[in-house]
Amino acid sequence: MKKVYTCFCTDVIHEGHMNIIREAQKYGRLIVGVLKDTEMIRYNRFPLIDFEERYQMVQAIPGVSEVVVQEEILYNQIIKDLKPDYVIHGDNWQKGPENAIRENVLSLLNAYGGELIEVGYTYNDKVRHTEARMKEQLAMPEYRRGRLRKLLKLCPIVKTLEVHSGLTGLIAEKTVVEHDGAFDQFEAMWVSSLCDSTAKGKPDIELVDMTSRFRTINDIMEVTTKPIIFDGDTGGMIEHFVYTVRSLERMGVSAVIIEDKTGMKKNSLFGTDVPQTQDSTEHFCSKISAGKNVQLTDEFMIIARIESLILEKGMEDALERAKAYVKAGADGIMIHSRKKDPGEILEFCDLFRQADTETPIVAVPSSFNSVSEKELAEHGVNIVIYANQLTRSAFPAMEQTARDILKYHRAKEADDRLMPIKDIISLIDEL
Ligand code: SPV
Ligand code: MG
Repeated sequence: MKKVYTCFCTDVIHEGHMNIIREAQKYGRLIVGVLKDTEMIRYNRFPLIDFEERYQMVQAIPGVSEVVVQEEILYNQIIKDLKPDYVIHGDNWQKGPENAIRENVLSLLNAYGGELIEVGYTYNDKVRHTEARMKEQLAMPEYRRGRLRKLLKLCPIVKTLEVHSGLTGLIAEKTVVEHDGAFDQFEAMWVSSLCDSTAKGKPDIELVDMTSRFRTINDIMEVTTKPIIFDGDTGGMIEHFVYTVRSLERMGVSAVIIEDKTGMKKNSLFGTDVPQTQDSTEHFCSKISAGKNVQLTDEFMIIARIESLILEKGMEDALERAKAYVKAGADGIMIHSRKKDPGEILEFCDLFRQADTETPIVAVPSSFNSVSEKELAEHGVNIVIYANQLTRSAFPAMEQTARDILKYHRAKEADDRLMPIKDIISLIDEL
């Protein structure tokens, strides 16, 4: 009997999948591959149920003769192992980044005379509704909140992009690239105090109040499903911080990062060019403990950000504080630097990891931007935050457009380099 192979990266079986199975049976014995979680999150959305459950779900489908694990989204290994006579797939992979997978399959099959069967993708109201419901579930606070902790277990480093609006949220949510045979997307979003303030035309000095910051979070949450790390600045007074923790947790935010500064907070990238005061270790520890005491779930994370290197207090001070903050209950440590060279950050990570192999480390390579994710991960960093690049790319583009319209007294010159509105609105989901 001929061998037919397909790969499922879904956590619900709908009419479209059943259609593929029915079609496959006409050609031979069907083997279904279940894609590993680690690969699924790189090119698709986060699975609602984990790998074991997805495996069992596929095993239970009538018409499936065998279930195997597909380790990688590209088919090189699985085709080498199984040598199927046919690969069957929905025709929805002919456009977008997924086309690279199709090309990969075609070239592998061609090498030994295998064939690709493409089935018209079933996209009726029922399927659309099922897919919308799955997406909706991912966006719910109880699903979204704990996802950062899950990602920390699944990813070598959690790639996090700054967002400050619904539109930037959509960019973080939907941008998927295929490069050199691998797929990638951001896993999480950072609601930066700098960019949230800048979007409102305000300085980054804890001037934009929490109610307004929460509104930004809500705008983002309404159109996305990925987990959110919130920049909580200093966390404010302990008596206020506990309320912030409760609100963020209830909204479904995964983590807040608070920095050990006090008084008039200015952005860290100013360093010692402006007066900034570091909090005492004791007081900051009390703030962390107070936050941990009021949170209701085990999922929410309070991450302590150390400003010792920014304020030139030295490595020893940074390491001592890190130890104290973890003891006070911090679920992670963010270490910041404004040096161009990543040396001091990597040194901190190496020294911190000698004594603590568990606590997640967060790095924000805005100044030391030559460092790669791989290098950070090799030194023990678990979360990388690209904290302001979207804002910095949008601002010059918008300013140039304003200048050109003024200069030419019409929009044509600017328009030639602008994205058509229809491409922008294709990002926005219609209900
Ligand atoms: C932010 O993005 O607001 C941050 C990171 O706090 S930094 O601007 O580098 O201080
Ligand atoms: Mg900030």
